[in-house]
Amino acid sequence: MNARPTDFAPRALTREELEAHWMPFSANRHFKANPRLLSHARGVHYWTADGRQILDGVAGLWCVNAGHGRKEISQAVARSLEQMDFAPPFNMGHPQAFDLANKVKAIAPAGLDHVFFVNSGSEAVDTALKIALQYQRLKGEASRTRLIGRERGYHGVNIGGTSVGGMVPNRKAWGPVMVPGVDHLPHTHNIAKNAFSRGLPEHGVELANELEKLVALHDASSIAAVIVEPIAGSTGVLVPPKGYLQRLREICTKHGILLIFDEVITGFGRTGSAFGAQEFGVTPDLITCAKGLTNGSVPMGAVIVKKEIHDAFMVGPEAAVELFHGYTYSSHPTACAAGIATLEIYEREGIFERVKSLSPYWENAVHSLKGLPGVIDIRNYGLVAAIEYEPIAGSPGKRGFETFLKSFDAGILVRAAGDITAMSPPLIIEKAQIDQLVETLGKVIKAM
Ligand code: PXG
Ligand code: PLP
Repeated sequence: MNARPTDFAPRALTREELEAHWMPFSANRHFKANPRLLSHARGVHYWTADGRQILDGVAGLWCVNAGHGRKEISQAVARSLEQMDFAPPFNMGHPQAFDLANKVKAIAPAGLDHVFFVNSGSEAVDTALKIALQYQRLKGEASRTRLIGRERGYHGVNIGGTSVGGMVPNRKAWGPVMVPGVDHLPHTHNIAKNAFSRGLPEHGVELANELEKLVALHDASSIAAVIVEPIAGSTGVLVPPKGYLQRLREICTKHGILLIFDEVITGFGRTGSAFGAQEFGVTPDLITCAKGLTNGSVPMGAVIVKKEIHDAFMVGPEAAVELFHGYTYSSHPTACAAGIATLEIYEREGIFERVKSLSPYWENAVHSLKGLPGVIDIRNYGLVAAIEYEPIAGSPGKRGFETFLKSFDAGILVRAAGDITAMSPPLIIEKAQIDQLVETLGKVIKAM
């Protein structure tokens, strides 16, 4: 299990060698002064370049759902790459793209049966917003141009997704280029009422009614779509209050507003169903997904669309392009091969059902941290959880970041979201490994 490829042999890098790569969403100077270099990965573990084994508590970055080093995927990718490195996606095709679309359709909520491929979650979001806007025009409702996101939402980093997103540092430098006519619903996080909830919190369904207020303010005829994550991931695992998503769906349906679920994190089994939509019993009009689609192995995302929406585009001359949108690497054959192999693993190994049966154990394990110093909330759903800390006075985020650093030193990889530790392990994690993850985090919290 520990074998590593010799051609990417681990080695330390000098400060100078570290310089050229401007790292994404990172404290570059801090990292380059204290590099944390990973060298290889198998199952639920990473190994560092200096040979330490790290238990992966976040499935890489919420994406390696079937665990690391899956031979079925790497072999499919290698075969596909040998056979055909690239195929132009515009007015040309290759069988793998259609095979993967059918596989995605087969696990998507009933009625969402057309799949548009992209290369990331961010691209999926901007694509979904563009589809929503053009759909409203095609229906003769061109005045519906407003988009509604939610505070503390994360929808990637492209201009559309940044605009509907609700994370302040991700937006503030780009105010002038944010899409006009965007509003935000209030977020649903309420520690005063819902602290230490197990699964869906009791309080907060009424926050969905804020959408009615926006409709009253702007008129339904101006609103194209609402986009939310079923469980907000990046801002620290905000589980939807009971009935909240249902209520959003009702209001959208009543007013002809499209509902987009951004399932980049909740897709592919994280909640115990293929998508959060099925888990929570609410069917959106479009789903954006990425990450687990290829088990994180090759970049890929997708927008899954209701038949009515797709069909509304299939008008005009047959030889004309219907949607003026797409990427050079949309439905890239290498990514399609990875996606097909990944979805076959999920099905063959019953990964989504596994999450359902393991989640009560996970819930008990993470809630065992209640009562540790500084812990003000613990929340969970499926195989995802968050521990929230009282911030250090005057230094918001410091406690979360230091918990992440000390956890890594202690042999576990977790994710810091402000003063919150988020965990979302590979869905193949065993009970003993859950114990190790939670016990190690508990020791780190006690020592903070
Ligand atoms: N939507 C959601 C709901 C996401 O979680 C994206 C869109 C963007 O996907 P790409 O593939 O463009 O990164 C995401 C991605 C974190 C973190 O801090 C989470 C994500 C990305 C980066 C950091 O947990 N999720
Ligand atoms: N910029 C230029 C100059 C291009 O020619 C293209 C694609 O042909 C792009 C950007 C978009 O690249 P991609 O399709 O990989 O998103």
